[in-house]
Order: sequence, then C-alpha cells, then structure tokens
Amino acid sequence: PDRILSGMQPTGGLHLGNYLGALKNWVPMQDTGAECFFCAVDMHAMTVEYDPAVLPDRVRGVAAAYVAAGVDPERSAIFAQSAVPEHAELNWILQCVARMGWMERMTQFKDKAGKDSERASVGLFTYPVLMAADILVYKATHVPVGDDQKQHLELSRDIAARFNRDFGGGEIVFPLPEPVILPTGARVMSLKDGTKKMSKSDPSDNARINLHDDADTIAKKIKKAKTDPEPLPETAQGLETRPEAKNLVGLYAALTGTSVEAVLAEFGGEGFGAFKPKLAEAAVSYIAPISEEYARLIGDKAEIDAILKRGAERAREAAVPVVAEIRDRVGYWRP
Ligand code: AQP
Repeated sequence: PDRILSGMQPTGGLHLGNYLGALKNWVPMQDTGAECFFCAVDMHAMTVEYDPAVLPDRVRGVAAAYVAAGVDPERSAIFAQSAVPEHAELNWILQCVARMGWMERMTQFKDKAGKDSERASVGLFTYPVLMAADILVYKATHVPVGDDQKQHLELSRDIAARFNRDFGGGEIVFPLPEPVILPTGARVMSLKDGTKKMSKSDPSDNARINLHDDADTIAKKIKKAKTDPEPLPETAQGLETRPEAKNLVGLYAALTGTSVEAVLAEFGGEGFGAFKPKLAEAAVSYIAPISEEYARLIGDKAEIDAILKRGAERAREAAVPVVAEIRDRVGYWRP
C-alpha cells in the first residue's frame, strides 16, 4: 500500500502558498487507502535562528492548521518530527550516504544562507538529508509538496537509490519516493515581489496571506499588493513578463478552481482596481472556513496535544521497525 509523508516547518503561521502548494493536496490522499503521515518539522525549523520558547506553540499551530484544512487525525498521523527520534537516527546514517557534491547543488541552501553562507548553520546545509530521513523512515512512496521542494525530493531519491545499492544486498530497501506536485498553486509568489515565493519567514506580513488572517486583513493585503500600471492582458502569454500580475491571476484561478485563461477571458482589459476586490472576495470566502476552524482549535491546547501525542505514537509504530532493519543493514553492533 502507498505511504504518504509530508510536513511543514513551524517557522510561523501557515500561508496560502503552503496551503495551495501542498496542504490542499494532502486531504484527498486520505481517501485513497494510503497510510498518511503529516508532521510539523520542528527539527528543520532549528536550522535558522528561532526562539525555543515559542517553538512548541508553533508546532501546535501547524497541527491545528492541518486539521482546519481537512486532515483527519483519526485517519492520518499528525505529529511533531522531534517526537519521533527515529528521524534523527536515520538522518545520521543518510548523512553518510549523501555525497558533498549532491549537497552543494541544492539551491534552497544558497537562497536561505544568502551571501554570508559561512555563518549559516551546518544544519541548514544538511537540511535536505534530514528531509530524506523524514520520508524514508516510513518507506514513504509519495510526497505531496510545492514546486520549490522538487530538488530536495530528487536528492531523497538519490539517497534512497544509493542506500539500496550499497546496503540492499540486491533488495530494494527504500522505495524511491515520488513527488506529488499540483499543476496550479504549486508556486505562490510574494504579494510584494512576484519573483520571490510567498514565505513564512518573509519579514513583511503584507507579503503573504495567512490561513489565520481575517477578512479585513486579507482585503487590505490584496489592496496593497504590488502590481504594474497596465490593465490585465487578454492571454496568458501577456503575463510572462509581469510577475506580480501573473501571481495574482494564478491565485485567483487556484482559489476559484478555474484556469488562468478563463480568468483572463473574464478580466482581460480590466485594471487591477476592478480585479483586486474580486480576488479579495475569492480569497476571503476560500479561507474563512479554514481560519474559523483554526481559531476554534488553537484555543483548545489539550485537544491539539492529544492529537500530536496519538500521531507520534502511530508514527513511531511505523518508524521503529524500519530503523531496526536499517541498523542491521549498516552493521551496527547488537548483542
Ligand atoms: N510560496 C509557495 N507556493 C507553493 N508552495 C509552497 N510551499 C511553501 N511555500 C510555497 C510548500 O509548503 C510546504 C511547506 O514548506 P516548509 O514549511 O517546509 O518550508 P518552505 O518551503 O521553506 O516554506 P516557507 O513558507 O517559505 O517557510 P520558511 O519561510 O520558513 O522557509 C512545502 O511542501 C513547500 O513546497
């Protein structure tokens, strides 16, 4: 049977990019009979500067957002990565499988470390290996993520293949995990800069629409969103040199479940003054049910903690036997 694994970093509240790019894709997977594991990857959140005092609540926030978005804790394991120490144990083993040359090609490290990469944590550099461990510790077959994670997924496959070759004795130990990337919404860009992805860690909150934003906030953010002075084009080709316009049109299409072409057939020739209120309306009605459920859940710490506890137990049931097998394969001593 298929096994699904995905996660988000508790580096802040989740935003529309996280939702449209990944989370939205998780919900229907629960109906496929696959075993689903969805974690808040708090160990990944430590790779950049963070406040340990707020991390546990951020994990709770991510779990609440998963549930509010439709992940069912009865059917899916929802848990904190750090509560399943097998991730960390497999991480070390896989660090010895991954090659420096593979790691040095990772573009997200370069983006996140910026110019001063000497000061970045070693954890930020090895982040994609931990991500491979997150996936392989469940022998996951499918990983629903946004477009920006494609390269990391490719690395996970390389690591799995190399492990199979070096330690498999002719057997397939780890199935090669398949990325599952949605055709629309896989890449939502910042409202302030159409060439940068919408991100939790963007210092400007106006750059993103959060799943917990209320209607007024959403409308204000969209009103302030960067645009150009031209009216919307009639065809998708006309968006190619206009990153902000392309992003807003793409967002509207994703929110209303139509195509970019259909949006332009409706709004082509109109200015942003006419388009933005419609976009705000679509965003508000789309997010309202999620943000209402989120607000309810986040006030019930006991319920969230119970979900996370149960999720960690279920995840460990799956991960412990995998790590036991891997320990033997790599030659760890045991009496
Ligand atoms: N802008 C985006 N468009 C589409 N998908 C996105 N994802 C993130 N941003 C966008 C997808 O959300 C999942 C969780 O991402 P993450 O929390 O592991 O970290 P990230 O990709 O680095 O996301 P952020 O929001 O930009 O976080 P920070 O600011 O902490 O780095 C992934 O599946 C990702 O593809």
